[in-house]
Amino acid sequence: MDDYRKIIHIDMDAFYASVEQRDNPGLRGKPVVVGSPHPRGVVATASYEARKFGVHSAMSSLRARQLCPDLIFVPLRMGVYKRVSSALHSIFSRYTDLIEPVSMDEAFLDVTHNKKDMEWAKDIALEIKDAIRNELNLTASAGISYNKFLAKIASDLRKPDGLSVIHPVNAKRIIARLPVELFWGVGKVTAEKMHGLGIFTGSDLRRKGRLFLVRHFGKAGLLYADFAQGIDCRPVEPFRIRKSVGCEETYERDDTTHDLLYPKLLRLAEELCLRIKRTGFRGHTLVLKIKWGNFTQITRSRTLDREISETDEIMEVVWPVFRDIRIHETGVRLMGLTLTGRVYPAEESLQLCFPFFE
Ligand code: DCP
Ligand code: MG
Repeated sequence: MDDYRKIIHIDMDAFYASVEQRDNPGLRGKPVVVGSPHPRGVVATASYEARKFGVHSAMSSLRARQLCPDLIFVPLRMGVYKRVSSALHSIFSRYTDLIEPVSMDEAFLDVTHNKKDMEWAKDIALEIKDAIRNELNLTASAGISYNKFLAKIASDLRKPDGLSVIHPVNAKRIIARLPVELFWGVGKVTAEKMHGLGIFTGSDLRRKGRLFLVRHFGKAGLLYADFAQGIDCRPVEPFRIRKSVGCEETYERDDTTHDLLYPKLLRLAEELCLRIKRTGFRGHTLVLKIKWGNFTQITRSRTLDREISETDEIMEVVWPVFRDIRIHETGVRLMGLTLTGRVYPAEESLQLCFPFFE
């Protein structure tokens, strides 16, 4: 892989559930989910023992219990997961500073030039897996390849506790068989659209060609065409720029009147305000999401010519929007508020403008 980048993707196995099984031996070897047992709760993740019953992330707790009556529910301990996540990060940083965290349990590492001058990315991945096992008592799966897209595919090939390499000479063969759902950026809706066009795998994507893909998927079509050829030039980016901050809540009762929902919306605005302060995020677009009792959802957004940060400012924008929405007869199951439309800090815009004034 001499002229290629060396990218490792690390993804912890059944992360929250494994941490719980590690800290409570009574849970080991048992079907465990992390999440609320309340029938309206959702599963954050399931241990591999629970997955055998078909239980998985984002499933309702009610359904999970139906699939596996002996399922053990454990509450979330975010503080503990965050501590494990930062310990993980310090293991990675023994090898490189080019670490792009994707989530608490997942990161890309560019080890093309690494701190230990190691030749083989596979050796680095093995050392990292060993350190995770010995120091954190947990397991991770690692994928190695010459770009992010393929490294992530590789880490999923042999989960749990896996290690896979996708070498450039094998890339096209592996991509050809890959279902489109596994391509970066292809969500449920895009996958369905692709299926409608007769595209199910990487080889179908390749066969359709660039022009066809751009015609049907716009700019994203170019990316899919590249991925289908094993090309992904995206760098490993150590600093992620936050694009939004938001919160949402699922309710015990599906209320059907604006009056009953007002206090819920207010609580959400207060929570968003807290998160804006905590993250320091600055934005001027508010997005309201409503999921009805029948699980369909709508979103409404408003962009202002100023930043929004206080609860009353949020309510001033959101309440009139909300009041105009006709509430579905099945009631409101969930509401979410997100602030997006990032406003750049004054120094950054100054830097951007500066050359023009010289
Ligand atoms: N998570 C969540 N809600 C989801 C998906 C995930 O709260 N809908 C949380 C719980 C997971 C963690 O994020 O433990 C990491 O997500 P992964 O998708 O990596 O899933 P796991 O690590 O649990 O399992 P896997 O072994 O498949 O990576
Ligand atoms: Mg994981």
